[in-house]
Amino acid sequence: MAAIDATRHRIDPPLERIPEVGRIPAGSPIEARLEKIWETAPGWRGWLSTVDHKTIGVRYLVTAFLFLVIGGIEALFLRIQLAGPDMAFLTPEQYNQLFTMHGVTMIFLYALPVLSGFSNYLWPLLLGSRDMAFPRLNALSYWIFLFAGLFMYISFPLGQAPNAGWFNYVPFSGPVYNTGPNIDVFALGMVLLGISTTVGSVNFVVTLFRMRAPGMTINRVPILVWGTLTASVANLFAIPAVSLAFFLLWLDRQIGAHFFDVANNGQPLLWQHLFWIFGHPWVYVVVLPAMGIVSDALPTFCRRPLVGYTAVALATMATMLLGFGVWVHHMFATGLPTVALSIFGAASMVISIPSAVAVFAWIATIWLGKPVFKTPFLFFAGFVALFIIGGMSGVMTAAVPLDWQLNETYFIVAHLHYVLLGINVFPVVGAIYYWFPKFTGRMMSEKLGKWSFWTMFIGFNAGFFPMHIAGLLGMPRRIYTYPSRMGWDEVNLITTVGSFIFAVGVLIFLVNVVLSLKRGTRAGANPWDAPTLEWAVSSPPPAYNFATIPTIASRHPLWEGRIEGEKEHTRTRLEEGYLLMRGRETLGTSPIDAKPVVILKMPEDSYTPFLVGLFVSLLFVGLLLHSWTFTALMAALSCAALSVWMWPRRNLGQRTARHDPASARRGGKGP
Ligand code: HEM
Ligand SMILES: [Cu+2]
Repeated sequence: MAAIDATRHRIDPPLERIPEVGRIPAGSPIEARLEKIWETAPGWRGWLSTVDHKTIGVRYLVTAFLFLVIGGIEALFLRIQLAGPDMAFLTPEQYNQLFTMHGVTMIFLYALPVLSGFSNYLWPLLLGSRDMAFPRLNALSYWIFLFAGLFMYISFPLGQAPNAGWFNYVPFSGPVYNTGPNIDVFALGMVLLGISTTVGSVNFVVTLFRMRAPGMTINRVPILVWGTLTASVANLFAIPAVSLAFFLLWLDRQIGAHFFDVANNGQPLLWQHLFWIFGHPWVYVVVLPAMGIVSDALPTFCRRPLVGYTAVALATMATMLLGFGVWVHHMFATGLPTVALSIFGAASMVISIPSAVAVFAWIATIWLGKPVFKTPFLFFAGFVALFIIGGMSGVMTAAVPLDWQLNETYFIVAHLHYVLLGINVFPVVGAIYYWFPKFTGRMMSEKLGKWSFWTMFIGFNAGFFPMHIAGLLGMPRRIYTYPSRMGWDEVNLITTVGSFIFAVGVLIFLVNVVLSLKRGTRAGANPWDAPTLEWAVSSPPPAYNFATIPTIASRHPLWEGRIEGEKEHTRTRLEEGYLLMRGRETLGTSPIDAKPVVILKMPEDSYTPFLVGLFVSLLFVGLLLHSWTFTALMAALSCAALSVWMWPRRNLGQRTARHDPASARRGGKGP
């Protein structure tokens, strides 16, 4: 009680209605009441209308994993074709479409969405809140992501999928060389997906600054939160560049605009700039939250807090800031002036410093801790090793003369897979093993877990390390076949075999997920004895997350009193706190110190996010099909659905604080 009272005196401005403070015993009728307030309707109505961040998070995860499987199958087709010289398993055009769709799927439909899934599910639990700041926007973000993914696959069955690589360079992607619908699908799909990413990012940023439990000061938030926050802010700056690029390209293709058309004084290099101003920050967007996952989960298995929390949080932000100043390293071979090459080459090397800070922090955490070799630990430790290899090959390509040799070879394909699989897929799979008990209430099998890790780790290295050598032997990327006299036969065969071993590892993991869902041993609230807040609630968590809003006093609330050198002064209150239950309510706090400021009225479930997402996506279908009446109709329906969504409602109105003289004069009553 004392802690809450102490916080209450510091409230500024005061809450108009000071909520009661108390405890809610487990199994009490009050819990049932909270459940009633927050639960989602059963059946398809709940399916289409829910705004629960946990449901949305799981949807993101499941959808992203489906795309991972689809992209993986595409990759295996590529590898069959490249297994030996002069193969004719795929035609050149099929090869082009497959590697493009593989890249697009993995980068845009798997790598970020899967991280959004974790963040959506975990953020409110990590921060001690009941939901994200904008639950309906959250639902919209998911629906548009799903529809944009389907949209980008629209033309695949017709053999007209995007075919110009994931970075889609002009002039090959322009109207002269690419006449089918392939690139229009990609261009419109990317603009659509950009909407989803933008609203999702806004939601994360506001959630961080407003939705933390009292006492969850800015220097106590988990590193995953820093990672996703940094990535979200970056998205808000990067997405406009790529949406613009794809929109201009669409205009070039549809109405003969000349943005990228050399024959009419357009600038093909403009495409590369716009794309990479987005594209390089994006590679950090798809790794920083994953690095955050490791920073938060690794300590659980080392039985000690992360070494260098502040350094890692700062390194996260430094990486992103520097990440906006290195895009030209994708364009070293375009004939830019030497000064530019030197500056961007140097900047690209400097960016490895913050990454190294994080690597040392993880190694130190393992070194100083008492590692427990459970499956998640293996994935996180494996990640550190792969990160180092991917980082080394990255610094190599930052050296301009070396890059001139390596550019467009398999060395780059090796590098990008070490980075993307190493820093995204391995932490993500480790994170599923780690949080599966929280998501489902059941543990995953350790035995299958170890098998999946070793198969994936060995298969990955066997498959992808030789790609470096293929690159050094001069094998260009994006070739659909090669003659046998080049000396590339062995490395390619090994790569194909390794890829299949890796795929088997992923399969074991998926089998483990399915089996454990039904048969896994029951997990309690905190099966790993982990330190962070999400483990304080039951597994799976109740719809309302926290019965009472907790008060946080340290970075590892569940380990308080156990850590050397840190004893009595930490006093997180988990059982006792503000009771908020007049409708869907949670607490809004101040941005830095997380002092209670306002009782937030959260919206109910609603069909409008689904409808807005559907109509906006159909609007893009209309544009693709040049059906202007249909497009206009969908625009009108989108506006109508938005109006219903936004319609002002008394019970969601924000109450002004009591110190506001105007409201006092009106004699404003408490909410
Ligand atoms: C079983 C796992 C995988 C295999 C066997 C595989 C294989 C390949 C191959 C053979 C290529 C090169 C095609 C070429 O240049 O001719 C490629 C390209 C690429 N891969 Fe993967 N990959 C896998 C997983 C991933 C994952 C998980 C990601 C990202 C998260 C990814 C991202 C990319 C990207 C961005 C490209 C470049 C596409 C382009 O050139 O436009 N891959 N992959
Ligand atoms: Cu880059």
